[in-house]
Amino acid sequence: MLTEKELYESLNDKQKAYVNFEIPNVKNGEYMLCIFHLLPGGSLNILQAAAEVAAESSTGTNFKVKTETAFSREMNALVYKLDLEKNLVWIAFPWRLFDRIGNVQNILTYVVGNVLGMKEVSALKLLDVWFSPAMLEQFDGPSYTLDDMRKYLGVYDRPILGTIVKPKMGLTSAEYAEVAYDFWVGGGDFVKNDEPQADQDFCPYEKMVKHVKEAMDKAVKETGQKKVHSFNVSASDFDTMINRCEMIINAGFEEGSYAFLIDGITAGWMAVQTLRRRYPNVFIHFHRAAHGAFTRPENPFGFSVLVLSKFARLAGASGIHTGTAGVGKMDGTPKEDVTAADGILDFSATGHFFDQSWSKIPEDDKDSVKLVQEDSVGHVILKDDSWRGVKKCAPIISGGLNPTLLKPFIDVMGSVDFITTMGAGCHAHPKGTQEGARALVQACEAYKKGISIEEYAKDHVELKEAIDFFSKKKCSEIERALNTEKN
Ligand code: CAP
Ligand code: MG
Ligand code: MG
Ligand code: MG
Repeated sequence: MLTEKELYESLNDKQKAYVNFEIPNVKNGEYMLCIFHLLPGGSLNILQAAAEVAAESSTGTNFKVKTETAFSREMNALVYKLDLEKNLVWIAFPWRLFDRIGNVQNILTYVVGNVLGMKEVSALKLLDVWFSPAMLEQFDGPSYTLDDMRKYLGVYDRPILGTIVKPKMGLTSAEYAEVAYDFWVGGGDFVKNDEPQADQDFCPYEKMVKHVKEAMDKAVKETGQKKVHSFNVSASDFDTMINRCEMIINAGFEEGSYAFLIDGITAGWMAVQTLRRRYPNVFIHFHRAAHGAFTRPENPFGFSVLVLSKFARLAGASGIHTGTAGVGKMDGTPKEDVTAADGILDFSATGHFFDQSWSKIPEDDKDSVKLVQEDSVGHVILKDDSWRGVKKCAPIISGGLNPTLLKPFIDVMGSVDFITTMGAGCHAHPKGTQEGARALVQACEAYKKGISIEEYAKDHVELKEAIDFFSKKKCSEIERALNTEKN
């Protein structure tokens, strides 16, 4: 294997301008840092390929051009570290390259744009990203957070219990609202549209909104509990998306009782940031349908769930689906999904390769750090601490969960600070939606009391029926099918 020095000597002049193993301090605030898993294409060695990636993802192209200037060279992305054993490449991006008003779409167009299609690589996956405090300053981050939803619902020491209305599509607006009503009176907190919900002729958007409002009012009255509905506002164009938001607001929902769901990958980052900037008092719910094309481990190109989740927090999503860590139906592992959930929930977190502080105060700014520490020492809860940090983005945990899997997931997650949405896990209950909701509420009660669900089910019939249904027949069939496929 060639040494770093020999690799460097193999570079042409153009490539050398995109490599610097001697940057005094990559965390000096000038750079956004990225780490990629990279396999070279063709006859290139890893450093040649990495330099080509750094060029194409910042200022360069496949030849050194006569038009470059001293300043343009300062904007070159720089390969600054290699791990030759694991085929890992660290690249520093001068963040002045990026659109000044805090634009995630622009950054991703650089770092996972053309480069994913280059012949110079046969694998390129962005595994982790690090933002400097000065860069965090440029972005909105979340405004209305899970903490605000907790305050609205009066729910603090457990996950927010939610569902997705199923069948995924095909109900009329009245039938849709009936399912939502059943879940709410069964004790659930939160109902969401599914990711393809829009303005279908059999369930016109306006009527769906109207019926949900009636269902919510009825459920709130009957239960005395606040409820939340997350409306999918994804649309073909900007104006239609905004019209849907305004339709919901004008339907009389009180602030806090509705969230805006956006299919962030298929509708795009511009939609996510538009919603964050136009509706700072609304929970922005990032559904990540299609993320698998970039994140699945068997896909050598793309980015990790952690990277997707970090950019969602930067963009200001109040919550994003982060996966069930293998407990549910979707592909995912604790290392991947729980790292992502921790990475967006906490004020500072360890990622796959970078420790990320979400404070906008540089660590070497001792005075400000002292001021904040005194606050925390004095337990002064700052009214609005967004001046010092990027607020939390809530993990939304969905995908094949059911009441018997709530505790197993919490045990893997190590926290109850998330929203869970169980679709089939609720509506496939033998007795239907209300009982499915009751079973979920009972599973959560059992968890809080430290009692096994089997024990708790002895005098909670809906939970007993859920256990009989989900843990024996259905899952074993699916598990068997999946296992035979894998073997
Ligand atoms: C779950 C779900 C969610 C996926 C998203 C679905 O339904 O509504 O969209 O879970 O996956 O359409 O499958 P079930 P992720 O609860 O019935 O599985 O959260 O991993 O992004
Ligand atoms: Mg180009
Ligand atoms: Mg769905
Ligand atoms: Mg689910």
